[in-house]
Amino acid sequence: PSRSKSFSWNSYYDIDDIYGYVQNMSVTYPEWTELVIGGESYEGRQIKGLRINTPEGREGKPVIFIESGIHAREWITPATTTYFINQLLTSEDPDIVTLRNQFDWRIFPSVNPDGYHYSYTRDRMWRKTRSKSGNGCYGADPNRNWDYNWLKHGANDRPCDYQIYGGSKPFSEIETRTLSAYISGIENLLGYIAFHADAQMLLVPYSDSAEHSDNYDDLVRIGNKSLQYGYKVNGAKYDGPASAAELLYKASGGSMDWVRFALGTPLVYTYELRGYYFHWPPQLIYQQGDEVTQMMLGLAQGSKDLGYL
Ligand code: ING
Ligand code: ZN
Repeated sequence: PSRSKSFSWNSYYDIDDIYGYVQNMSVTYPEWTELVIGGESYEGRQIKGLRINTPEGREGKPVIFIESGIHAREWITPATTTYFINQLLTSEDPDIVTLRNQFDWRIFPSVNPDGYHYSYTRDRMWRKTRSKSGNGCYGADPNRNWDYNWLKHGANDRPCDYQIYGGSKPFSEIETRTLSAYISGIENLLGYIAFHADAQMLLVPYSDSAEHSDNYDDLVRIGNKSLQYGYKVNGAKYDGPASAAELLYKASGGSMDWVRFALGTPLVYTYELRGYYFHWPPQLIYQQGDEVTQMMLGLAQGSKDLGYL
């Protein structure tokens, strides 16, 4: 992999370059950041992330975790996430500086690196992991493999299903198993944000039931603030916030419900970014990036307004 070509946000990069960028940032900003390993993949890659925890008030800041790229073909999500990292580290906008210092960030641009590489080099529409099933098919849907109501709705037990095979058991995939262990070890986890594409929605738990969780109304209020902030950038209207089960479809075994209900993390969201059949023009990555940056500012503001900070 060539490290000579510089990283930018007007093309899509393969996994080594994305992780190379993360590593580079940890070297460029040693006082603020640290390279963190969230887990490992079937093909033996480390799931690399960047922790951003600036010295001011360093101990005990609330943690926000960003999960991106769990689905291989949703290329805009790793690109937007590295864009957001760049904003947090380099922007001189006082609001973004505050955002940088306010939280202990754990940001993972690609939590399914094998799948992403396969989508990048072989099969653009690949979604799953790349584990080998007994019958010669590959991969499970890593957003149907978490240990909460596993396989109850919107997933199946057929290894050759191209999209929503839930895996042979909960956490059968090394990516979800190791990442969930890493997440479990985080003290003070306030927020968990997953990025997907491309339904243009803001989703909250439950993913598989029309019932509402106990802080549903707070999640909706904070989410609305986030969408308002995002709207100002490009005038893009996202549906929601609403429960994934009610707004999109019922699907069990996603990270969102596990983090909300197995771990008890208060603020849990899935952002479905924009696009058309998982394509988004590379020259316009910055539009999604700026939109998401504002959405994160709105989320922080809403959390503060409602007393979560
Ligand atoms: N959407 C998500 C999916 O995994 C989702 C929607 C979110 C389902 C959270 C369950 C839990 O199907 C995409 N685009 O993948
Ligand atoms: Zn997805």
